[in-house]
Parts: sequence; structure tokens; C-alpha cells
Amino acid sequence: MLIHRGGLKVVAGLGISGVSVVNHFVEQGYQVAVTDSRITPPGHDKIPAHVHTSFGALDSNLLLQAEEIILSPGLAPQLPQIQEAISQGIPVISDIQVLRRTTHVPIVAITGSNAKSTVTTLLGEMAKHAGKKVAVGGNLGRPALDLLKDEPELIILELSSFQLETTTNLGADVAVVLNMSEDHLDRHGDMLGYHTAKHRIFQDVKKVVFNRDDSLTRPLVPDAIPMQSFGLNAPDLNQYGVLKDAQGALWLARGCEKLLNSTDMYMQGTHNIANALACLALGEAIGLPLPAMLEVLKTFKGLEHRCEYVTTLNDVRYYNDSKGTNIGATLAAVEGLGQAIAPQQGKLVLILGGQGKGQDFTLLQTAVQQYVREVVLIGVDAPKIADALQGYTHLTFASDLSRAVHHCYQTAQTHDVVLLSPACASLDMFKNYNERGQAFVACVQSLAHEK
Ligand code: UMA
Ligand code: ADP
Repeated sequence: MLIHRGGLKVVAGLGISGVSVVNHFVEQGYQVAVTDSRITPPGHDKIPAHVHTSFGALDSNLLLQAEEIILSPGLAPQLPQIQEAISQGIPVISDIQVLRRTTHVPIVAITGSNAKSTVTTLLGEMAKHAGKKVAVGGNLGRPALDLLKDEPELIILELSSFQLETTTNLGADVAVVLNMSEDHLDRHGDMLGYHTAKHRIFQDVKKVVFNRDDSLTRPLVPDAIPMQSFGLNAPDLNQYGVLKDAQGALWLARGCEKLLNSTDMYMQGTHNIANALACLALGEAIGLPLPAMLEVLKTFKGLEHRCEYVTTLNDVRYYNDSKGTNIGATLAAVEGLGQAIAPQQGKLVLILGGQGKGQDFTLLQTAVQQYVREVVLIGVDAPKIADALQGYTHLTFASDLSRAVHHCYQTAQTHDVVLLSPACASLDMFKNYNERGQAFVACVQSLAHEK
């Protein structure tokens, strides 16, 4: 293969984002090569045959010939091969960086520990409903560079801390960190590292939205940058928040103006009110008309695997929150559903476990003690979680998800909720959280047939 130093783009890590980067640069006439530590990485058959590939290990020789390296979000910049390239002065960037320098289309950038996919999708629906030619993607699943094919007038991006780590001066038209709770500490080292990666979203931002209820979402940006906040309390003038009426109903509000009774939203739960308010603030920042946004809130059903109702068996409801892959998400589900069933003396039977990603599970103690009848533990980090929750509720180990569901079925009492919200990644037992959620739903449905 002929490689000319200076001009070679080396894509490190294939997968769906790597494929989009390779194809983008090939279309632009660049020389491109790919390396991936996997022998047969996903997407190896989706790139042009003439592209040089080096699979089975990250190829240092190839990386050191690069004009720049486009790093998969699945690979940490701390890897020795990448560090070696950085020490030689080779820029290491993300696909998001490539998108930014390729287009002037306005970008809405959304990150946070939880609610990214819900807010990104909901805002996308609002923009569509308002007649915008919008493309929605990023960490959500459709790689950022593929969005250009739609020739959009607006791009809405869900961004992970992995993508942000290698993105500089994004220059979003509006950006938000929705909330911050422990996640991905195995990659970022500690909360400070994780927070620093997330807040890169605000570099060169034009407008900011932040969460009043979570000070870690507030950026350090110049005073001249317009800021709007959302939160679950009464809003100040021009901010988004919640007002209670005389009957105790919660209204989504802007300043003192009541906009929508929360019971008229299809999605329920206090965390979804926060998500709706975040969308209203982001939508306002990009000029979406309020009536169109409120219309969408009445019909948007939320996404699969996020506190998704499955069925009711023997007066026990089953919920699939497989996307609850960190403690913050699980707390939202436990507190939201736990409060809802408390008046009927209902409790939760909660399935936790998987890969714990270095999180501190003692943060679950109070909520578990208050709302959970029993925790059923699965997966590689089950013993760590058991250590953290010992004495706070009844704990049981199950060797797989099917046995866990059967145990929940036997344990749950009238008005209880069986909840899969593992607070962990799924990769020790499943391909991804989707597969875990589908497996849970299948187990629950088979219980229904056994009845
Ligand atoms: N990997 C290797 N060697 C390599 C490259 C990757 O072992 O050389 C492994 C890593 O363990 C990595 C895993 O493969 O974690 C997944 O990488 P991938 O090649 O499957 O990645 P893509 O298919 O390009 O998907 C990526 C994002 N994946 C990650 O950040 C891990 C997807 O986010 C994203 O939707 C997609 O780009 C499009 O932008 C997924 C995700 O799990 C949904 N994100 C994390 C999250 O939401 O918590 C951050
Ligand atoms: P992300 O893309 O950030 O993972 P999702 O919208 O997919 O976010 O939701 C992930 C998890 O977070 C789900 O378990 C969901 O129920 C929970 N969740 C949704 N909104 C919130 C919120 N505002 N605060 C905490 N957890 C939330």
C-alpha cells in the first residue's frame, strides 16, 4: 500500500462511527486507513475495499503515520498507542470534531448522565413538528457524520463524555448538560474527570441551558452568553419550572405562566417533567414555536427500555428500565415508581447488577431502604452491590436474568412493582441494554403464559 505521510487519516476503532468517518473521508478524496483491536470489527464489510485495514491490535506504525487520528468513542485516549501518537504531536479527534469543521449548520448539543436520548429524541420531534428540516443522532445511534446526508437545516446531537473528550471548540448554537451523576468512572478516573469531559460541550457555545436542581450542570462561560435554566421548582421570570395549582396539579411553566398540566403529558414521572422542561428551554433557544412543542409533549410516548411498562400479573406491575445503566437513572426510577405505589403500601422488587463501572453503590442505600422490598442481584458486580446494600433491604443472588424474574414473581405482593433498573452496564451478560431489556420482557411474558 502507498502511504504518503501528511494527508493520511487514520480511523482508530471501526464500529458504526468508524464506518461513517471512513466513508466521509473517502468521499472527500482523502487517503484513509483503519485500525481496530478486534480481529473482525463490526462494519469491516461496510467500507470500500481499497481502504487499508489493520485489525487484531491497534497498529502503532500506522497510527504514527497519520496526519490526524479519528478515535472511536469506544476507545480511551489513554491507550498507550494513542498516547504515543499524541506525544509525537499527532492530533487525535472525534467524529463530532470532523462534523463541526465540515458544516455550518446550527448544532444543538445535549449531554448529561441520564435523559440524553429522551431529550434528544423529544426535541427532534418538536423541531419536526415545527416544520424544521432536522437531523438527529450522535451517541443516540445514527453516527454524526451520516446526518449530513439529510442536508439538514438543524442538527440535534446526543453527545457522550467519550465523544466530548476528543472534541474541541464545538461552537454549538445551544448546549446543555442535563444532569450529573456517577457514570463511566472506569474510563474517566473520577467525577472531576467525568465532569471535565462533559463540560467540553460548552466550548465556544452561543447559548446555554442548565439544570437549576443540579449545580454540576452549570457551566463556567462568559457573562455575555445567554443562559436559561430549567428545574422542578417555581421558575424565575423567563425560566422554565413547575407551578402547583390550587388542586395540587403540577404545571410546566415559564416564569409565572402555566403552559401545560403535567397530567396532559403522555410521559409520566417527575424526571420526565424535567426532561420536558429541558426541551422547552432548548427549543426556545433555537426559535421553535411554543404551541408546536407543547403539542408534541401531549403525544410523545418516551423510548423503549426507559421505565417502560410491560404488563400486570397478579396485581403486580412489571417495568423495563434496562437503560438504567447508572445509579442516577436507577434512583430516578426507584424514587418515581416507589412514591407512586407507596399510598397503596406497594413496594419495589428491584433487579440490580451487571458491570458496575466503578460506581459507589452506597448511594442507593436510602432509596432502597425506603422503597424496595427485595433486591435481586445479577451479573459480575453483584457481590460489590450486595456489600453496599447489606442491611438496607433483603438481598438475593440470581445466576441469570430469567431466574431473577422468576424470583421476583414469587416475592412480589399485591400493588408491588417489579423493576429491572440494573444501575449497571449489561455487557457481562448481554450484547447491550436492548438485548437485556428484550430478555426481561420475554421472561415476563413467559410468566404470563405459565399463569
Ligand atoms: N472496541 C474495541 N476495539 C476497538 C474499537 C472498539 O475493543 O478498536 C470495543 C470497545 O470496548 C468499545 C466497543 O468496542 O466500547 C464499542 O465500540 P463500537 O465500535 O461498537 O462503537 P460504535 O459502533 O462506533 O458506536 C459508537 C458509540 N459507542 C460507544 O461509545 C462505546 C455508540 O454509543 C454510538 O451510538 C455510536 O458510536 C454512534 O455515534 C453507544 C454507547 O454505549 C450507544 N455509548 C455510551 C453510553 O451511551 O453510555 C457512551
Ligand atoms: P441516556 O441517553 O442519557 O442514557 P435515556 O433517555 O436513554 O438517557 O434514559 C436513560 C435512563 O435514565 C433510563 O433509565 C431513564 O428512565 C432514566 N432517566 C430519564 N430521564 C431522567 C432524568 N431526568 N433523571 C434521571 N434519570 C432519568
